Parts: sequence; C-alpha cells; structure tokens
Amino acid sequence: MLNPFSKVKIPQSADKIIDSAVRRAFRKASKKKKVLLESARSREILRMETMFSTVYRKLKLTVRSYPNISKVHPFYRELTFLLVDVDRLRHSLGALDWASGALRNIKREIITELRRADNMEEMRKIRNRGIARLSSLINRIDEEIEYVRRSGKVLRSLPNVDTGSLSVIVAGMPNTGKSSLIRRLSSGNPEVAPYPFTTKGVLIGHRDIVGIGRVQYVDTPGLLDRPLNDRNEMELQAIAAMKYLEGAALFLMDPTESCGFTLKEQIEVLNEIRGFLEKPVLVVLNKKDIWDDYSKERIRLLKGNFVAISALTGEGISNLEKEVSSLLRHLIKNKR
Ligand SMILES: Nc1nc2c(ncn2[C@@H]2O[C@H](COP(=O)(O)OP(=O)(O)OP(=O)(O)O)[C@@H](O)[C@H]2O)c(=O)[nH]1
Ligand SMILES: [Mg+2]
Repeated sequence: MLNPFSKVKIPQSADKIIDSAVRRAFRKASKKKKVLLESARSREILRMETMFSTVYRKLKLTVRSYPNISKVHPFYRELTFLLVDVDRLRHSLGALDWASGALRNIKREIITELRRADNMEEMRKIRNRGIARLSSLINRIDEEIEYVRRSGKVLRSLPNVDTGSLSVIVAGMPNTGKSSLIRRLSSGNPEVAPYPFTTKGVLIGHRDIVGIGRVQYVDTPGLLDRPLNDRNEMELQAIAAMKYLEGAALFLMDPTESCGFTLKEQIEVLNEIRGFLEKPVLVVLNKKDIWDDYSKERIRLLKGNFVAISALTGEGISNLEKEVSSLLRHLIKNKR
C-alpha cells in the first residue's frame, strides 16, 4: 500500500466553508421578479437544503477520507505520530463529525419552520437565522478545522512507499553517491518524494528481480549528514521509521573522502545506523574509478565484508545486484 493519506481531503477554512455554502445556496435558488408565497417558500427551503447539505457533505467527506490511524502500516504510523499530534487530530476529526450531525438537525428545524411560516418576511427571517446558526456552529469548530487542514497538508505529502514490496534502503552520508546508485539500480526513472526533515526529498526507484518480485530502492538524502547523536528526537524518528520497511539496507561509503567526510566519520554513522534500521546492512564502497593509494589504505580501517563499485562507470554494479538478490532471497526464505 502507498501513502494511506494521499487522498485525505483538506477542508477549507471556516470562513470559506460558510461563505461558499451561502453563495451556493443563493445561486441555486435565485430570486425571480414576481414572487408568490409558495414559490418563495420553496425557494427558501431549497436554499437551506443546499447550504446545509453542502457543508454537511464537506465535513463528512473529510472525516471519511482519513484511514484509521491505528491500522495504517507502521512505517506511516511512525511518521504520522512524528508529524502531527494524533490525539488532537482525532479530536478535531471528531468535532467535524459531530458538527456534520448537528447541521442535519438544524437543517430539519429550519425547514420545518419555513413550512409553517405564513408570510415572506417571516420566511426571510427564518432563512437568515439558518445562516446565522450555520455560521456560529462552523465558527465554533474553527480551530479543529484549522488543525485538520494543517495535518492533512503534512500527511498528504508523505512519500509514496510501497509497504507491500521489499525495500532496499540506500543509506550513506551526503555526496557518497546514493542518488547515482539508485539511478543505476532502477529500471525507469526514480521519483523524488518529500520526506520529513530533509529538503531534498527521497529518491525512490524500482526494479523487478527474478524470483523476488518488485523491489524498491529508497534513498536517505540529507538524513545522515552528521552523527546520529547530534540529532534531535524527531529527526531520529524520521530515520527510524525506515526500519518498518521490510527488506535490507545498503550503506554507501566514499573511501576517497571526496564527499567531504572522512571514512572514520562514515564508519561511525554506519555503526549507528546498523542498530537503528534493524535489518541486514550491506556495506558498499563507491567511487572505485577514482580510488588512489590513500583510499586503499583507508579501506583497511573497515572490518567485515564490502562490495566495491563505481556508480559513475557501472563497475561492480552487477555484482552488487547479485549480492542484493541473494540477501533478499535469504530474507524471504527465513520468513517462510
Ligand atoms: N568519480 C565518481 N564520482 C561519483 C560516483 N558516484 C557518485 N559520484 C559523484 O559524487 C557526487 C555525489 O553523488 P550523488 O549521487 O548526488 O550523491 P548522494 O549520496 O545522492 O548525495 P546527497 O543526495 O547530497 O546525499 C556527484 O558529483 C556524483 O557525480 C562514482 O562512482 N565515481
Ligand atoms: Mg542524493
């Protein structure tokens, strides 16, 4: 499943809701020149029907457009709790729901009054009372509408990550070549999607792997530009959410240090991220095309296995693909 919030409805502000409903009502039943008592009555009834139903529908559709937050995939749940005050959002959606019910009752009352009215002046007063009651009700939940608006905008812009396929998280410090690698590994063009706490947006690419199915590569741009212990709680959570994506991770390193970070710094982040992502991490050394003696000497700092590649020339990529496939196959086998 992709972003479960991608279709949430963002309500207009309280003022706009009222304004557009009243306008719609008057457009729908405009005044004709010669007005008989009965046609005036049906006109006002139609106006009130239109006005109340418009708002009722808007509020209901907004409330219904939200998934049950406790049931969304943990990756998205984690990000939701990180980005919005979920209790407040629930309360606000509850207020919108309550208001839509209240509007139905007011509409019924107003229409009953209109049916009983015996002159046009009275009808006009009843209709104006209807407008006033609608306004005061909507203004009363002004803050809740505002909160739903704000949350909706944030949640809608979460990245579309397919939580039903396996993921390969491509982690690494800035400029180590993550984006270049994802472009190499994906078939088709990877997509850039917004992600909390990075202005760069995550790059998401796809690839069908024989015997495994669709795999998505997910970038971590700008998320790892310094050691994790220098980060605030929220930034950490944004990274930690990725642990809920099933699959493996690649940690890309640049032993030439042309990325601007020493290999030692990169190793520190690697060790931190290992504990964090809770999935197998394959170490990938990039920029092999420009390794010099210094790089090779640095590489001796590394303990454990690694795959050497050049995202620029493509050297080592097919070997990396084999490693990734066997890692994922292993995961699938263990799951069964
Ligand atoms: N020589 C060489 N340069 C590379 C290689 N891979 C990436 N680069 C260069 O390194 C720079 C950074 O590459 P990106 O792919 O943008 O790195 P990134 O990790 O996505 O960077 P951020 O998105 O900033 O975190 C670019 O100038 C690339 O051209 C490689 O294998 N060899
Ligand atoms: Mg990048």
